[in-house]
Amino acid sequence: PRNSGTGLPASGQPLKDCPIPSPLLVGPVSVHLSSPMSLEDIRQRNPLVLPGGRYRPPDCEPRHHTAIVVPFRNRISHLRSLLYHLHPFLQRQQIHYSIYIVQQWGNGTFNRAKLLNVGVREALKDEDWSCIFLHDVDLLPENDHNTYTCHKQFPTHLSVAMDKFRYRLPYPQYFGGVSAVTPDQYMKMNGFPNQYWGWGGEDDDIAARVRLSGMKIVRPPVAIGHYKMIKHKGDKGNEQNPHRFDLLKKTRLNWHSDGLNSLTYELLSKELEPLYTNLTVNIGEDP
Ligand code: UDH
Ligand code: NGS
Repeated sequence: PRNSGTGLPASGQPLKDCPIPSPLLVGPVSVHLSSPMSLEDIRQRNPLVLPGGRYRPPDCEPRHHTAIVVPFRNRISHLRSLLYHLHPFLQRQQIHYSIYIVQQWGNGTFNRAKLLNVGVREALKDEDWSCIFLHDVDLLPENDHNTYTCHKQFPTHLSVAMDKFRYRLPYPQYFGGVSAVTPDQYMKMNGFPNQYWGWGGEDDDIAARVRLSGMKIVRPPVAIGHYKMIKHKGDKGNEQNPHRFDLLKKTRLNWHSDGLNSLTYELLSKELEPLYTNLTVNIGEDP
């Protein structure tokens, strides 16, 4: 156990760096999609997770500090499955992490990329995260060798082999599902677009920003980047965005002016729930 305050374990000796790879990894895991457990049961299975969904390995000094940002509205059963699965998964990787749920307030059209921008900005107010994960609520990683850490130079796309795409990329530029950036990479690409209201295209815009800002996308091997998607119907309030193709034509012109530097929102609440930090945010409406 740690002495709170000193950052040292009770012995008084500094902790040794966590070993690479983590000895706790198990490789491929089978993912349960049947009725998810209650939040209380999940909490009891994860006694070392602190309020806000925070965790540090107790026996070694973590080399990675990762915030997981999840855009969210009205998917509570998916959230329970994700938390049930992700907490033990991340603990086996021996990283320091925290899970942020960014909940869009109201019934207006959903805006995934803008919620991700909010999540990044709010998470960085808490800690100097070395890595930020952008994580759909309905995707469960199936192999813990898929580490939730960042590449030093380039943004990472993690969900390269989803069951619904028969475990391969649907198209070479695909950047949806689960991806990761360092704060520097995020700044370099001026964050994500704020103008994509409704379903589709925002992930393609983000991929285009990576290239336009002089970076490229890195990916884990297909054998490791396996994900199961929880099956569901389209959401009310997230209908296909009819403007997405027009917007995508203008990414080259717009990425400098629309993004992190034009982000406005109202944070309505921030609650440290037992298994996650719950941010409720008014991001405005589709103009
Ligand atoms: N999300 C919510 N609530 C919503 C909409 C989206 O939480 O009402 C979040 C959630 O994290 C989800 C992500 O945004 O995983 C992306 O949502 P999406 O609907 O764009 O993508 P997903 O892969 O579904 O979940 C694809 C469409 C499925 C309907 C098939 C009909 N074409
Ligand atoms: C593309 C969308 C992406 C989307 C991907 C996979 O066509 O936003 O399909 O969609 N791009 C545009 O619409 C421009 S999925 O099969 O998951 O529904 O992520």
